[in-house]
Amino acid sequence: MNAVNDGITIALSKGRIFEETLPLLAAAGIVPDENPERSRKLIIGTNRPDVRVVIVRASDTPTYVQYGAADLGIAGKDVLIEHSGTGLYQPLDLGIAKCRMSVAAPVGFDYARAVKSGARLRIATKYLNTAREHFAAKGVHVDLIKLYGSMELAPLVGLADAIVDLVSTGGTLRANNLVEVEEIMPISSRLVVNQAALKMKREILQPVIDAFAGAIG
Ligand code: PRT
Ligand code: MG
Repeated sequence: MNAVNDGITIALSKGRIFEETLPLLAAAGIVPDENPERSRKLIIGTNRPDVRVVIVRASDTPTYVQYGAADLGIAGKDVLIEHSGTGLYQPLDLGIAKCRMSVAAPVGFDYARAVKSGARLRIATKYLNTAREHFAAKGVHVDLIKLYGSMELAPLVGLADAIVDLVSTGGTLRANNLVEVEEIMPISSRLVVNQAALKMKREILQPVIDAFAGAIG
């Protein structure tokens, strides 16, 4: 690719999103040159001269696409709910990187009773918007404590009564003597597209979007 605008740039995070996106890319005839797990490169070429992949932090994907630094990207619903930006077209739920957003509390904490009693709950989470909306809809008063990771620790050391976090196998909760007390919503990853790019580069973008749609059935 000679200049940035000659082709398209796809923003992906390494780990599960990258791995689960590979079959979708393959359906669009795109094969990345390297696996970011084994390379420190942040810009990865593909078998197609007009397509490159950039490796970003999962929570940064919507930002790259919003500003057009990437034309499309794949981001979890959890990340998209927390992202406040506009200019993102979300044409497809890809059904990948599935998990659920849940409330979890220490074994023995009577969450249902605490909610019923009207007590103010301290909730630690990375997902402030999601947690705020969830508890507001239930009419539960909460103090939200923003954390950036290892939420599971917070109730164990008295920082919070409960957490709002993603759960997949439940193994992390079990290992820390926590239980899921409420599911907030199922989570999967979506395709996000820069709206201006979709107009300017439709000839390249639309077939990729169509191939993704076909591959998810
Ligand atoms: O890891 P990093 O801090 O860089 O960023 P990230 O955690 O946002 O990224 P990444 O790559 O771990 O996750 C990318 C996306 O995958 C998320 O935005 C979700 O949409 C989705 N996803 C699917 C998950 C999980 N499953 C998941 N299990 N994201 C995180 N987890 C974590 C969860 O937070 C908890 O700590 O895994 C732990 C629970 O897993 P189990 O299997 O023990 O229940
Ligand atoms: Mg992670």
